[in-house]
Amino acid sequence: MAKLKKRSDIEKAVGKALRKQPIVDMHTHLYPPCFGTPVPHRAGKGGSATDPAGLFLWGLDELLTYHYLVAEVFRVVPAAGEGGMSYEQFWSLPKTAQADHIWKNLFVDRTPVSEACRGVLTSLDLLGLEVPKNKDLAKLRKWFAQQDPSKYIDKVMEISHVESITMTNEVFSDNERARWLKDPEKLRDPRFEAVLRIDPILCNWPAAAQKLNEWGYDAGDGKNLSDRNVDEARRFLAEWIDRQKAIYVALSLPPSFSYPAPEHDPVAQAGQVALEKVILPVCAERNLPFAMMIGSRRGVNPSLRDAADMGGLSDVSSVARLCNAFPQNKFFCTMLARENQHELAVAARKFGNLMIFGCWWFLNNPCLIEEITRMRFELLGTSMIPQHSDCRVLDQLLYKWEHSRAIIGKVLVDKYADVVATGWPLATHDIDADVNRLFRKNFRDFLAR
Ligand code: HDL
Ligand code: ZN
Repeated sequence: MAKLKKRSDIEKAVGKALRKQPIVDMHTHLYPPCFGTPVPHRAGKGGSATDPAGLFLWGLDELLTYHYLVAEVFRVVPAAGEGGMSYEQFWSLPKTAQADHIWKNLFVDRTPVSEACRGVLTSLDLLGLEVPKNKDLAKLRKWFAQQDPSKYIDKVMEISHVESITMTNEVFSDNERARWLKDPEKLRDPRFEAVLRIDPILCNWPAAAQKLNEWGYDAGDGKNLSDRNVDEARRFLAEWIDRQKAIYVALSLPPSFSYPAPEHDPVAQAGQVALEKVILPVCAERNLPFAMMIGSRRGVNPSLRDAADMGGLSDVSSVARLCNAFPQNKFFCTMLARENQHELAVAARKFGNLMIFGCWWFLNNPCLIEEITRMRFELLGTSMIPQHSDCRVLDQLLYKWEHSRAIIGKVLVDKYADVVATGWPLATHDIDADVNRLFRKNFRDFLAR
């Protein structure tokens, strides 16, 4: 097998490996059509009725009204003052009018250089769609309206090389829970895997306990957890893991999250009991990883709805203490602050039961993906999961993976060049094996470990 010596040969081999590598996307907010779609499709040609609360989001208007772009459009057309548009006005517009407003202000009247704007254009380009010179959206909308959603999912997965989409299934969302309780078998789609998302259990046990009581589980008064309450909460988790066939359990946490919980905070204390006596024992018993996504400061501007959140500096030592105290558990972890990334990578060097992943949310930008990925390779080699997409709209798989693949590939070439410079013999099959680890095998092996 030829050894790769020249940088140009390494670049070619990495490019080839990346182009053919199937990707398992370990964290998205995507759903298959069986969860309902608010976007009408193939009107009149056997298309099913739309479902306004449907969770399967796809197509141009959903792309343009992605919450990242909603936040950005309110920067150029402010919610108050002369020439502005209030939040209420915006949210009262039909989806296509919201999209037109975003298109005009972020794409037509100024160059779409932000990552979220550029992403829309990359997705259209990868679909072979040209933006008309007059930048009118009618023709593009017509093309999307002619797509058959399920076939379109196959098309997007084929172009993006994503072979499996991991969902985020929020059991505390009434819309989603009702769909699972109605007919879980109707929600199976082999292209998608489920993840049980349970933020309130750790972030707000009193509210979670109230819900569990309503749902028929004796979760207690929300302050203390008796042995029975613990058993009942474990039953709740186990039943939902089984109903969803969840491949891991996940939640997001605020920057203030700490383990152990602060003495003076009864809600955090109750959350800690739920973590130690309910979540981690059930995950260990089922051999499921527990994913902590830490640093989301929710609702700083509630009028922006899904775009309302920002990030903050979190405590990596709490993650280290959990990995140390629960060696029988497997932990996925990603953090939202750029400033946490180095310490989190160092923590991963200390604990084999900790798998760090992705450049989450406000880190999913080229300059930060490059910085974080370079640091992770240098500290962890290939024993990490460099990226997830966090897509909310199906078509985003196209741009999020196109952009990340290119950056991860660029860093990989540098790292290989450094290794080859020592005289190390590098062959294409080494590169293929590494790329497979990064984009699929590390995730699958960690689930199975
Ligand atoms: O909590 C999460 O899973 C985050 O990813 C949020 O959904 C966030 O709004 C998001 O979409 N980030 O990309
Ligand atoms: Zn997410």
